[in-house]
Amino acid sequence: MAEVKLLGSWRSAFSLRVEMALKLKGVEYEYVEEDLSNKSPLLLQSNPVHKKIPVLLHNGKPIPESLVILEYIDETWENGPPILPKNPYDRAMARFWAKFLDETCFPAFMKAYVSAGEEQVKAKEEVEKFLKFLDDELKGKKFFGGDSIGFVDIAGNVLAYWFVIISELVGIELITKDKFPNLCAWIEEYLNSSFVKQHMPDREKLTESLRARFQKTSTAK
Ligand code: GS8
Repeated sequence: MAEVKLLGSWRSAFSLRVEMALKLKGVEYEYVEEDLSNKSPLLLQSNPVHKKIPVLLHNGKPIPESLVILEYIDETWENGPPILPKNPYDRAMARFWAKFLDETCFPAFMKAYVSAGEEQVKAKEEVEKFLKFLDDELKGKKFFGGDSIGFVDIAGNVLAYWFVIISELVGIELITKDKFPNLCAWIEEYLNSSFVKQHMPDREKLTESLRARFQKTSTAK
């Protein structure tokens, strides 16, 4: 078995987090594309709790959960730029914002995407309340990590790319320049950075794959 193996999916923002971290650190790895409708025995035995990608296997030992994997990569491979800040307070706050993205923002966005009418108006307000915190956090900064891309930026790829595409598909305006100028400037800076640009999945291909998923959601209602 290769020393470092990633079980992932090309369309997953979570799996891309791990690829970006490995690339940032210059770690050689074998990438295995998982068919999520027919999960491999290796995935099922590597992440028996959630049965989800991404999973990183290092010398055969599995590590699940993208944010946990990012920290593992940062601690294991010291070459390349640090992913988490060195200062304990800044490290703690980077973890806080990444957790906020996954546990608070992500479900709020999903609710706004799948709801309708009055419920959607409320869900949109909720999303905007959360985005305001992120916008304030970015005030005077190029990236969440300061001058260079770090933990929260990598975690934020879902916001910068996936949510922008899904919002267009659903026809709902969530991350607007007038309300969230810092966040929009970050998205532009992030997506245009040469490192990020080369790793984002093809926009059209991703849009098509998300279209199928979100159309299914709306017909199921
Ligand atoms: C989320 C991973 C996830 O949702 C993380 O790694 O950060 N908290 C986890 N993985 C999805 C694909 S991305 O939408 C997945 O594996 N889904 C398969 C399933 O739910 O059966």
